[in-house]
Amino acid sequence: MIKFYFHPTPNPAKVALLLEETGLAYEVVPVDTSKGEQHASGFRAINPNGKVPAIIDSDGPGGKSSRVFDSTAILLYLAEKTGSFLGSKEDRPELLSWLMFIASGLGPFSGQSVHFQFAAPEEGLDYAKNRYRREAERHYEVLNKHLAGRDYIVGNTYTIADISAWGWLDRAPRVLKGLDDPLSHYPNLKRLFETVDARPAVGRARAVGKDHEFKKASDEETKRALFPSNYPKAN
Ligand SMILES: N[C@@H](CCC(=O)N[C@@H](CS)C(=O)NCC(=O)O)C(=O)O
Repeated sequence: MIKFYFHPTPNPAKVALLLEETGLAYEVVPVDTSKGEQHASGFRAINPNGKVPAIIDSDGPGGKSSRVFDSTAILLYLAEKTGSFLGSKEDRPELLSWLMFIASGLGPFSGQSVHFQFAAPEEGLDYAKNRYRREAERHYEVLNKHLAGRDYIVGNTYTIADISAWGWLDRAPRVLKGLDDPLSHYPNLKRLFETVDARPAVGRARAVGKDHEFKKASDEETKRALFPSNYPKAN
């Protein structure tokens, strides 16, 4: 059995989709990051970085319980565990390259683009807003160009690279705030997103956590929970 530490945000969404694609048995453990539950010592023992997603696999290597944190590590771990969605062996260099491109580029720049356009205070942030939005757009362009004439990111098959991209492309309206149909500016990305989004597992992945009431308000408690480094350290 896998315990899946979840909040309805892009990085956990990728893992929800892979879990649904593989059919592995799992139990959702809600972590309400707006309430600061990611900082509880019990959760920090699972992910010392205090972020979701994380999993505990009671049937890890050697039959022992293992924790895995960080969405890309979890995608690789579960894909290897089940021998699925990894593409061909010959394409492994491509798979690793695109997975890391999403993990270290497209994802984080999208996240910062959302942060500066939606969460940061308004005053004096033009440089940061511009920088992160333009970098998010640049990463979209790189992937859009790569996808010309291809159905999927790696080889001719659906892999965890597509699953990883889906998690963030789903947030394109926030990353590129103000555009009606942001992916229409990146037709190959739009096609990939729609292909993945039409998979039956996506409906089930989108339903994950719906039975839990996550905090929606963004008040002072939320800001301190999500952006603790903006505040002086408590002694
Ligand atoms: N590199 C990490 C990033 C994880 C991450 O930023 N998770 C967000 C949700 S998408 C989170 O936990 N935010 C709450 C916080 O930062 O306190 C991954 O890919 O899993």
